[in-house]
Amino acid sequence: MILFFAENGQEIKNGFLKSQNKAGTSNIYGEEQMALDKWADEVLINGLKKTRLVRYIATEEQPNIIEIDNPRNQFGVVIDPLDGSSLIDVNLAVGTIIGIYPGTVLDKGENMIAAMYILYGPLTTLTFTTGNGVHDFVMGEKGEFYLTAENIRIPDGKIYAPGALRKDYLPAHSKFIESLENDGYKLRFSGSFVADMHQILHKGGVFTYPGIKGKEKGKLRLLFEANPMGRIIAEAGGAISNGKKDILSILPDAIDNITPVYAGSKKEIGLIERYTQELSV
Ligand code: AFP
Repeated sequence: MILFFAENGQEIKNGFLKSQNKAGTSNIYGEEQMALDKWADEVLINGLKKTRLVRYIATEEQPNIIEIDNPRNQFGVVIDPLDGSSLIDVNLAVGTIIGIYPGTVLDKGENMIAAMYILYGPLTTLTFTTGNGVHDFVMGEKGEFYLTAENIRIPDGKIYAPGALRKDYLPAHSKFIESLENDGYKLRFSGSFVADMHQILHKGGVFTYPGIKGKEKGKLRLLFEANPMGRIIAEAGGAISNGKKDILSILPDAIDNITPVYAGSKKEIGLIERYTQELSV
């Protein structure tokens, strides 16, 4: 969508070139915003306002849900305009995450009708689902997209992407990580959920940003990160959990809800849920 509204690939490159600095403002999570966070947010919101394609817009950078005047449809859209902000100044891969609901955005992830993410790496790729498989595209020179992989299924694999500090792990999570390490999983954590999940989707394994001591609810945003990515990974034959249950079954009560996240192959998701149950009785 950012590609659609930014008109062509060159405009995105220019956006990246011109918006490397800090914006001097904070978002609703108290995090410092980068100029690029704000630029991407503006491109997407302005594009949606102009086309009136949806009724509701909620983004990670906005304090409230935006309602469009005279919408042509009733859709609600959730957006993380620029995921992986801490990597902007070191030129590592970042992304955009989007989910589309039939109406209100305060809905369960399982009711999402479409989800997608865009990964700005050496290539710009787009991965999406409308509930009919997960498909990958790559952007060409003029902003056009070419299908590169159809009906992607998450394979068995031994990659783990563990967020947070080991000293803050809770017991079930410690046991989970120890078990993966004993089983020979390779560590791959970049600081961009989109980049890490794209690797897990294609190579198998698990991404986790757990609840930790003092922050039992975790860090990742339920609406803007966990749900759209969860919708994609579940459609590809994987699963997403908060360590206890399927995240997609949770009804949000506010746009800034956060959640512990385990996303990847069903095998690893089953394992953490088993450890959580064993260690909480
Ligand atoms: P934003 O860049 O959208 O704020 O999100 C970054 C993120 O939520 C997710 O993409 C990463 O997995 C995670 O934060 C990294 O967090 P740490 O910097 O604490 O490792």
